[in-house]
Amino acid sequence: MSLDILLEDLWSDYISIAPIAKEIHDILLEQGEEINNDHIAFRTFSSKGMGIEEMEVFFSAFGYARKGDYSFSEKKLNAIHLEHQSDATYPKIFLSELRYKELSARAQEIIEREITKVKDLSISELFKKKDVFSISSSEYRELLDESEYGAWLCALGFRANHFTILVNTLKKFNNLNELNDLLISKGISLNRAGGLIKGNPDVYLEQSSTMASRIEVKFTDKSETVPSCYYEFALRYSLSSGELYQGFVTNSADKIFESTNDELAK
Ligand code: OOG
Ligand code: NI
Repeated sequence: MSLDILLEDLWSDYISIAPIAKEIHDILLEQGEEINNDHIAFRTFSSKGMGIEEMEVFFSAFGYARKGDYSFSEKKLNAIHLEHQSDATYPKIFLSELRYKELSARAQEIIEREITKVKDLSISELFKKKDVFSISSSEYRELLDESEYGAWLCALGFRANHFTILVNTLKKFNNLNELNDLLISKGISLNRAGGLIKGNPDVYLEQSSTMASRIEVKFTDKSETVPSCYYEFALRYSLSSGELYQGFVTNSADKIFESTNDELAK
């Protein structure tokens, strides 16, 4: 499979569960914008066969290499980012994993059981398989109590968590405020955790994001509506070398994760 096809497949799966992204994409296209992706983010469990290192190997076959390492102690997450080695117009890849063995025995038991079900699948099979995991609605809530990330992953499985518009290449928006204002005027709800804009020119990156769309997920006992995926916007600043900063900012990312958290980010 070519990288272009992979990215197209990820995009169509993503907009099928994140109507908010399709809506914003269409609004910007109607305004004559050309949309470029800064990065695409994925979530996984820190476990042999599906952790960020295996995900990195999967993406390295498409020309990607690791450029940055990040850690989120409170959320118990590790993350890395990859950049395409020969074509910088391809989006960066942000990969994070939950160190679920640091959760309670009960949460570990649920997650371990789910991981065991798919332990023989390759990363590409995990991406193809919809409904990878199957938990009950009460297990979802148990996980939610401890790790919103863990609950999200068990409910939604392996897919793009978000695409991110590179605001630098939009023609009509000079800063994030202008874009945020447009979205707010259209009634779109944005992630306000840590403020509407995370970061500043001093850290060479400003980011904002919508709250996740909500979709119906089939749990083993019943269906419930839960947060799915969100859309992000990134404005990058130049380093003294003149090149745009390409990394991520841990304090900002920590708040961007809250875009799937209905309780905290409102
Ligand atoms: C990733 C959140 C972090 C960024 O751009 O800082 C992030 C996630 O929600 O999985 O994407
Ligand atoms: Ni992101």
